[in-house]
Amino acid sequence: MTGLRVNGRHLLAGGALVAALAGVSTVGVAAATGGFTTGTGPAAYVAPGGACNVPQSLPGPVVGVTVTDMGRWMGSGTGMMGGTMRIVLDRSTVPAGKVSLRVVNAGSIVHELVVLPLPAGQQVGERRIASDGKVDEAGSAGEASRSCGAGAGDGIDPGTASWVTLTLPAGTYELVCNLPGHYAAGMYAELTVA
Ligand SMILES: [Cu+2]
Repeated sequence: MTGLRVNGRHLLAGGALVAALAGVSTVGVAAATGGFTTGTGPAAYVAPGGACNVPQSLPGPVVGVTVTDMGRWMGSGTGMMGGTMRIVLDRSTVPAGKVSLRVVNAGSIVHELVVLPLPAGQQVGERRIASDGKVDEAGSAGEASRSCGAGAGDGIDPGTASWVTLTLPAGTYELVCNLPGHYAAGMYAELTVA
């Protein structure tokens, strides 16, 4: 890991991306980060920081988020949009106030994480999906969508991480990936702020 960090985040991100695209060495990347978990196959791969130097200490309680997709393992004929994509949280409740989200992209394509208040009486996954395959982000509390960086960006590359610190009032939130088609494919998760 020391050697990887010396090489810098840009080289790391590129290397992880090349590895993902080539379909090889992904396990090697995971093993190098110490985040490889055994037992249930590639989907179980969770790298704590991806191939990024995530700040060791983020403000407030930290919610570990893993975004995944099965595109790499389901074959090209399955169709990525119809495949399984998920947002998995390591905790479902945090106290109100300052909270940090650390988002690792363990999938094979670009993802993002947007925090949306969940309207009363609505369940996660029930948002209306527009013709562009996205949901309305009005009222967003913030997002983590920058490869190896904090806050908003142009997406989290596979094998990398993004993070963000928000001050959230009590309530129920829906964390979504709003890349076209991803919400419909299952990229939503509920977070309760108590
Ligand atoms: Cu996504």
